[in-house]
Amino acid sequence: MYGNDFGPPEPAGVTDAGPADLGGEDDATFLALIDADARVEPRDQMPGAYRASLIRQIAQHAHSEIIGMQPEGNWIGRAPSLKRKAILLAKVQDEAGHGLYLYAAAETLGVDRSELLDKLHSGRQKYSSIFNYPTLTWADMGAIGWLVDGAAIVNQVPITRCSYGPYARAMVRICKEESFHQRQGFEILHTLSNGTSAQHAMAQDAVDRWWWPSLMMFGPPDDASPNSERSMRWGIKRFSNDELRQRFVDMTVPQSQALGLTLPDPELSLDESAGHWRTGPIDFRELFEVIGGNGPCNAARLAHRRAAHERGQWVRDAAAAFAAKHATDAQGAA
Ligand code: BYC
Repeated sequence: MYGNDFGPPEPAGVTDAGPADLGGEDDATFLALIDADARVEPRDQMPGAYRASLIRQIAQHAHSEIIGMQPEGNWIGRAPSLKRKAILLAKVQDEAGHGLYLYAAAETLGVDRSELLDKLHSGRQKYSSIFNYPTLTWADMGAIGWLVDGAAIVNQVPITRCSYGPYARAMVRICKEESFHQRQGFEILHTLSNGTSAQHAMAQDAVDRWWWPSLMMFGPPDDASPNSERSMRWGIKRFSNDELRQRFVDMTVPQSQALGLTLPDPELSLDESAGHWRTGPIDFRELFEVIGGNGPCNAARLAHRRAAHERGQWVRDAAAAFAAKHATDAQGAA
């Protein structure tokens, strides 16, 4: 029944919620499926720990998308032209859409979106560290697009091949949109970098502030990443945190040269024999502080999110009332 909802009838004992989870993480049939690079679909049997790990990662990812609307939403009313405003508005709307696809993908694993939002609001689930930094100038819109969305693409393209089908498929469209986001950020910075000296300085200042936090988005180093080994065995992650971080650095250094901006790392150098750009040491204490709730904007981001959720209660009530009325009308007509 793997990878296909339209196969032969389900065996006895299978409920509407799908078959019961496999007990062992190392179930041979499941691992053979992973080794064959096939996809796991919602009603397939899977180890409980695989399901839990996917819910954890997809929920965090979804939360990152909707919290990620805040730093840029802060600049919609202050964009320097109508065109820039329209582009930024579209980008922030895309992020809401990404949240929606991802919550829907998580729901195929048997959790409810409201439960996930409760966990976000009560601090029991995380969102990306990067969105706990403030957006101080218009150039931050460029730096977020270029660096943050650039990092997101490097991290997320491999997820289009994730072993869990609904997550992999959601990522295809998300990555296409991230690509537009990255280019619009690059173009903002290119314009500023080639503008007046004050504009150039503003672009450089934004890159100086966003560079290190962008490298931290990829997570802790591999030897301090408790989830990586198992997630890679299960085909949830295809590359390790450090591999993806290195790929991002290699991609970004030449782009910074094209922009005429420097990266704030005096130790950055090309390792010619390996063909990689090497950074100086990354201060991961900052990542752990931010993940632990002590970043510059953690409290403000969560407070804003909770308030938005409360303000939206009437919409959820109206939708539920409409659905109930529709169900009653349909029953009456039958
Ligand atoms: N921030 O064992 P590890 C976007 C946590 S959206 C916060 O390596 P894993 C965008 C990690 O969760 C960007 N927490 O974990 C949106 C774990 O804690 P738990 C979001 C982090 O899962 C709008 C612990 O640290 N992208 O780009 O193997 C506008 C140990 O880590 C972070 C995704 O979510 C962090 N940076 O690897 C613009 C992509 N890093 O859960 C842009 C999908 C680590 O054990 N997610 N932690 O309590 C992933 O690829 C992986 O989950 C990660 C972490 C690479 C992030």
